[in-house]
Amino acid sequence: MALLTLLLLLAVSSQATADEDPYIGVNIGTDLSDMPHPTQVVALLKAQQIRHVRLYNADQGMLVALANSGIRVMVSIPNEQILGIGQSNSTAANWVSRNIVAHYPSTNITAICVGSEVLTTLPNAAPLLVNAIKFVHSALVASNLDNQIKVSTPLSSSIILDSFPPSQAFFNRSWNQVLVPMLNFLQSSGSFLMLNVYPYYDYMQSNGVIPLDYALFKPLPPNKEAVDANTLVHYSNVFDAMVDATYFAMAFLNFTNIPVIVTETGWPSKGDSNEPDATIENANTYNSNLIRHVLNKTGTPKRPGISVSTYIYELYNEDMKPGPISEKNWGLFDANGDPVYILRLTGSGSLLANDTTNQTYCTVKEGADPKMLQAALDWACGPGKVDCSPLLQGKPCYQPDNVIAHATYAFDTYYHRMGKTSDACNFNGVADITTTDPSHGSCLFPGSFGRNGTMVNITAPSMNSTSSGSPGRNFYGSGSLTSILVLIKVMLWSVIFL
Ligand SMILES: *[C@@H]1O[C@H](CO)[C@@H](O)[C@H](O)[C@H]1NC(C)=O
Ligand SMILES: *[C@@H]1O[C@H](CO)[C@@H](O)[C@H](O)[C@H]1NC(C)=O
Ligand SMILES: *[C@@H]1O[C@H](CO)[C@@H](O)[C@H](O)[C@H]1NC(C)=O
Ligand SMILES: *[C@@H]1O[C@H](CO)[C@@H](O)[C@H](O)[C@H]1NC(C)=O
Ligand SMILES: *[C@@H]1O[C@H](CO)[C@@H](O)[C@H](O)[C@H]1NC(C)=O
Ligand SMILES: *[C@@H]1O[C@H](CO)[C@@H](O)[C@H](O)[C@H]1NC(C)=O
Ligand SMILES: *[C@@H]1O[C@H](CO)[C@@H](O)[C@H](O)[C@H]1NC(C)=O
Ligand SMILES: *[C@@H]1O[C@H](CO)[C@@H](O)[C@H](O)[C@H]1NC(C)=O
Ligand SMILES: *[C@@H]1O[C@H](CO)[C@@H](O)[C@H](O)[C@H]1NC(C)=O
Ligand SMILES: CC(=O)N[C@H]1CO[C@H](CO)[C@@H](O)[C@@H]1O
Repeated sequence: MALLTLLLLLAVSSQATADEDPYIGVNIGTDLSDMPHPTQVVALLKAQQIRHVRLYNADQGMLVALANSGIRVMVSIPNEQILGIGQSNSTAANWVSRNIVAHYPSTNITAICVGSEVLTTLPNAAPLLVNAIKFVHSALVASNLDNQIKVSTPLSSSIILDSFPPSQAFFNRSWNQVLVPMLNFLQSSGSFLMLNVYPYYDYMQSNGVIPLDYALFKPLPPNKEAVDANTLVHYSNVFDAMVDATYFAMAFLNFTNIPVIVTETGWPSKGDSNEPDATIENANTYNSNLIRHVLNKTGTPKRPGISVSTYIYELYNEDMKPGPISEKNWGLFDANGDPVYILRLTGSGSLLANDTTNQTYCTVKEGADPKMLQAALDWACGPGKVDCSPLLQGKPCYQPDNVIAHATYAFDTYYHRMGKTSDACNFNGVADITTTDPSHGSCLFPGSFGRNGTMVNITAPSMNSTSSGSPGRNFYGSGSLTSILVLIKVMLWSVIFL
């Protein structure tokens, strides 16, 4: 399978100010049984032109591997360290000096996420959250890095109540004692509100009230669009409605100029039998539409044209994640760096999207007769004039040394040279066209976009697996109960509008 190409705009600056180009980043969770080495991770990011990432910790191996890569990095303080850091400014200063100052600027750290959904997953740390944020910020000020590196904390969208219509949304008042000083801090330090948005869960928990198309950014007939009765604004997707609900919830507390970035969103490609909409097709649709939507600078109905840069959850499928099957299947890639699906990114305006969906290869037909294969291989490398030198001993495609692997290489090379006509992938009936990229290791097949990661030499310290792993998103708990009611209202509103 050819590689998907996430071609991203270069953000001019990490500061999420209104008029700058939005970007797409990717979250890197590490709960994999065979987590690729940091150098392999970075090779994949480069191959996919991913220029913004968020780590769930401050893994030394990753920070070293990301140095001088041109990739912008948001690092995180894991939730279990919030209490310590929120209690002691010297602990905070030590953390900053070890994990930030030691790596900046060769590793381009642009933000520090203090915890992850702390209010909803670790409420007993909530009273210290703002302290932790402020101590970390003070340490950056002391190092003169506070302009380059912003401090914030990703919030679950479930703390926003009555999120539809967005104009009536407000933060769960239980958290105002934390949120008001936090928003004050974000405003005065020029930082942004970090929001995790999961239309998948909203959709799942709505019991059919939210149309799937509305969650997936698919065009809706006008009578299905959700209309905010107060503003008469039409919402055509859950994502925009949640972002606008956040703006309104902030405005309700009198904060009107704090930008939002979405620190997590995505869609799982596989699920349990009771998660029928966790499919490859839906995951591809969601993420492809999301990327186009963000990079198109459409903004949201409340703030048209205002960029909401967004980090996709997530780079790899995390097979070690507990919970339902969907939890293990949010990734764009598997541990080998093979894409789980090929994003559909053509037609996205200024985006240099390369639609690789039609990428095809010529491979050996299953069950083909070995003698006929050998004859076809001999023909391809002889009269067929395929350059078969990569199949020689010591060359990248020598291994595995068997007729099937060698014939596949020769067939595919011939097929591409002949312009991928179906006649060119026949070889007396022992060959077949496939969409799966047969490349392996450093053996790159014609037509392949160059998966990478397997042949890289190890140069960085290894990933600290004990401290790694993305904290669980609060699956099945994160959408507020109210979102169901809210979405019933969505439908009512549309009816009223008609
Ligand atoms: C680091 O990222 C910032 C924000 O995107 C950018 O302005 C700056 O040029 C980058 N620095 C390097 C060395 O790439
Ligand atoms: C920590 O706080 C104490 C007292 O509040 C202050 O004297 C000290 O300078 C602070 N240290 C740092 C590293 O900010
Ligand atoms: C608001 O937050 C409190 C504290 O976490 C929680 O107990 C309550 O259920 C939340 N309210 C709603 C409507 O979600
Ligand atoms: C917001 O500002 C208005 C007008 O200044 C004031 O009446 C209201 O109490 C403020 N609300 C909050 C939550 O501070
Ligand atoms: C991109 O934005 C333009 C207007 O700003 C809009 O007409 C177009 O439909 C958008 N395309 C996508 C794919 O969202
Ligand atoms: C898209 O991929 C093809 C290879 O199939 C390559 O020739 C072309 O330059 C790529 N286009 C862009 C915009 O990357
Ligand atoms: C992919 O194939 C479809 C159907 O054959 C065709 O309509 C589309 O234009 C192709 N896309 C590219 C980029 O070649
Ligand atoms: C990999 O690195 C080791 C030392 O770190 C070196 O001895 C070895 O030659 C390298 N291998 C390759 C293929 O570069
Ligand atoms: C790895 O993580 C553990 C647990 O967080 C920590 O005690 C240890 O110091 C870390 N090791 C390195 C090399 O960062
Ligand atoms: C398949 C492929 O592109 N392999 C390359 C991955 O990157 C290493 C080092 O950067 C190259 O040596 C491989 O050829």
